[in-house]
Order: sequence, then structure tokens, then C-alpha cells
Amino acid sequence: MVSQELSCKTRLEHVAHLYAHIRKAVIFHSSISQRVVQLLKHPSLPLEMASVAKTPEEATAKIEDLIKSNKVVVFSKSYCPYCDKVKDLFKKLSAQFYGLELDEIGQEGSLLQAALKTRTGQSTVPNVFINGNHIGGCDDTFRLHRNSKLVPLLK
Ligand SMILES: N[C@@H](CCC(=O)N[C@@H](CS)C(=O)NCC(=O)O)C(=O)O
Repeated sequence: MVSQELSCKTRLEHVAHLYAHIRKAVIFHSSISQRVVQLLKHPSLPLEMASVAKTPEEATAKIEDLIKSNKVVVFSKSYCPYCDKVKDLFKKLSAQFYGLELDEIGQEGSLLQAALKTRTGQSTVPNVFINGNHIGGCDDTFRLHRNSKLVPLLK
């Protein structure tokens, strides 16, 4: 309990201390919620990959994990028409892909996008990987398809 005799400064310190606790709890809660959402959206996702990257190093590791354990990965944004085109193409070709909407995962999305830029030199989405190799964006993926080089990669 806060004693009536506490000085104004002490009271402020006490409030700041409580606020810091609440802030930590909120951040913890939102990180747990993000994991739950990722697990619900991707039930086959290994548990460790449902962890939320919070540093550039963790973001780099997460990207590597994702492209290593999925044949096709599309780093995407939910409102991006180029991403829709690429995902529709993979659906048309009956190719299973792991799509991650970077705009739906809060701060982690920006970290992953920055890590993708460092790894591939590409800052836009879609950012497509097949068999662990960087393919590029929408134009690159469709160019491969026009040249009949995409389907063989999906086998
Ligand atoms: N020519 C690119 C176009 C991709 C593009 O412009 N994507 C936009 C989203 S619709 C983008 O990534 N903008 C930057 C950002 O969202 O950070 C491609 O073929 O992939």
C-alpha cells in the first residue's frame, strides 16, 4: 500500500514503477498473442518458429529457418496486389507455399523486412524463395514462369 506520508517524488517514483510493470505485462501479453495467432494460422508450424523475432539477429535466424523448412516461401503483405498475383500463381500451379504477411505481425514484420533487405538486397514484397534460393519479386517469379523455369523448380 502507498502510505499517506509518501512525498510527492516518492509517489511519482512508485507510479512510474507500477507503470513499468504494466508496460512489461502488456508487451509480454502481445508477444504471446502474436505466437498464438501464428500457431492458429499455421497449425503445421514447428513450435520454435512461432516465436516472435525481437532483434535483427533473431529476424535473420527466423528467415533462415523459414526458407530452410519450406519449399516455397512468400514474404508478403496482405494489401499488396503483386503478392496476391504471386500467391494466386502458386495456387494455380497447385504448389504449396508458406505465406507470411509482414503487415500482420506488428514490429516483427519490419524486422523481418529489414533482414530480407540485408540478405537479398530486395526491400519490396513479395519476396519469394524456392528450395532455399532467392527468386525475387512478382516480376521475377512471372519471368521464370514465362521462360518455363518455374514449374521444374516446384517439383
Ligand atoms: N516490381 C515489384 C513490385 C513490388 C512492390 O512494389 N511491392 C510494394 C507493395 S505493393 C512494396 O513492397 N512496397 C514497399 C513496402 O511495402 O515496404 C515486384 O515485381 O515484386
